[in-house]
This record gives sequence, C-alpha cells and structure tokens, in this order.
Amino acid sequence: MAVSPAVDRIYDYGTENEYPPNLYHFDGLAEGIDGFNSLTEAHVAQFHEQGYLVINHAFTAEEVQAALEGMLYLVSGQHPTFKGVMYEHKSQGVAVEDLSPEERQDYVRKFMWFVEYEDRLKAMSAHPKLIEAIGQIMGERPVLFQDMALLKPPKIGREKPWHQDHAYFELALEARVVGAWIALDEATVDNGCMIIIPGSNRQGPVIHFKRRDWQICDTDVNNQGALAVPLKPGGCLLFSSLTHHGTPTNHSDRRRRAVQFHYRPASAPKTSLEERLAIFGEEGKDVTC
Ligand SMILES: O=C(O)CCC(=O)C(=O)O
Repeated sequence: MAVSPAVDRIYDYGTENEYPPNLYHFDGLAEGIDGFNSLTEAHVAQFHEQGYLVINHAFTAEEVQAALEGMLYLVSGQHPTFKGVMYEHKSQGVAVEDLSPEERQDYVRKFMWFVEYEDRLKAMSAHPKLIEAIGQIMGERPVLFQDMALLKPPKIGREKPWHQDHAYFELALEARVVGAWIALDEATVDNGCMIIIPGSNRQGPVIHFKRRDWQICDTDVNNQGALAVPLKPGGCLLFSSLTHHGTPTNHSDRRRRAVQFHYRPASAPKTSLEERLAIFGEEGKDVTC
C-alpha cells in the first residue's frame, strides 16, 4: 500500500477499539412499520414511549441510489470545496488520493455538513414524507440543524460508543429533537447496525465522558432489553435525542453506509456550550469512569 506524506486530512481521534465483549449485547430485534404512509397516532405515541420508530421501505431504491451517488461524489473528493470528510484512524498512512472513489470511501469514518454541497443528499433530508412524519412526532415544524453520517467501512469501521445525541447539541433539554438514521446499504448485526435501549429516552440526561469518544461510560451502560435495528437499504430509524444508542465495530467485509439527519422543533431554544456541559459533562460532579 502506498504511503502518503502528511496531507491536511482529518482523522478520527479514537485509536482504541477494544471494548467489553458484551457492550453491544442485545435481547431482540426492533420491528418496524411499512413505509411513512403507515404512520398512525399510536406509532407517534410509541415513539414518545420507547424513544424510537423504525420505518421500513421509507425510501425507494432510486432515492437510495441517488443518495449513494451524492455521498460517493463528496467523500471521494470530487467536489472542489467540500471539506467535511473524516477518515478512520486506521487509514493513516494510506494515500487515499491515489485510490478510485469506490476504494476511497472504504477509509472514511464520517462526513458531515454535506447537504448544502449535494442536491441528492439535500433531497433526502427534505423528503416531504420524512418531514411530515417528524412534524407529527414533534407536533411542530421540524428544522434540519445537523447532517452527519458514519460510513463504518468494512473491517476498519470503528464503534460509535453508547451516547445520547442531545449531549452533542446546544439545544434546550426539553426540545423534542429527532434523529433520522437512513440505511444506504443493508445494516446488519454483523456490519454494525444501530443498537438502542427502548425507553431510555425517558430517563433524562446521562453524564458523558471523553474516552474512546464523547460517550456514556461503559460501566454505566445498562443494555438489558437493548434491541438491534437491522435495516434494509432505504429503511429509516427515527429516534429521540435522549435515546441511548451505539454501534459496534464493523468486523465484516460488508459496507454499512448510512446518512443521518437531525431536526429540532422550529421553536426550540438554543443553549450554550457551558449549559450543555453542565448537564452532560462530568466537571464538578462526583463521578468517575
Ligand atoms: O452510524 C453510526 O454508526 C452511529 C451514528 C450515531 O449514533 C451518531 O453519529 O450519533
């Protein structure tokens, strides 16, 4: 493999990929509804109760293909000004610029802030049925405020430790923030699908520590009752920003590409870094990890 000189690439800071063997244990598989058109008031109530809702066949094969093409265009460096790519730590030393777009994506950990660079991805984030479903859940007009995706490449795609997304957001705790995680490949228990803890959204905020990531301490994770969320391409997991979730390492030789969008209610008050850390950080609290 060719070794490149230092280039201004951004790498995932997490080098450590060892974690307790049962950290991503799950007791069952999440079930979903078939398409956005099946959404009822009972499903909305289930979302608030359980902190998630799975929508199978949310996007068509054509919509998934368009999103994949948009993703490949951006992560392979074809857009002249897009810079939102972060590489897996294990790809350090690989001259990714010399690789084909197909090959290059398999070193990418994350790409973000992409919708303004790519109409095909923007179209997915603004899909009328997605927006309507999220609006029903929030009871208000949803506003996209973050677009970010982990690609979890075959063999080297690192875990995303357990966390609550709200720990990353400067938004009032009571704001009903909803994440949409959309599978572009089949996501399975082998290639690192989402693992969630139903009902954990009702337990309030949990302290996060900077360890292998900004995460819930491994020893604070209670994954009894956890569910894996395998999805076919075009399947979508909607989840609360307080739902505990994580994804294990992709040890398989299968891709697990996905995109993720976060929406806030239009009226959600913004907060500050200080307020966020006062809630989710360890500082000044008698906690250890
Ligand atoms: O895509 C994944 O593996 C996990 C994504 C996630 O939980 C996040 O970025 O907050």
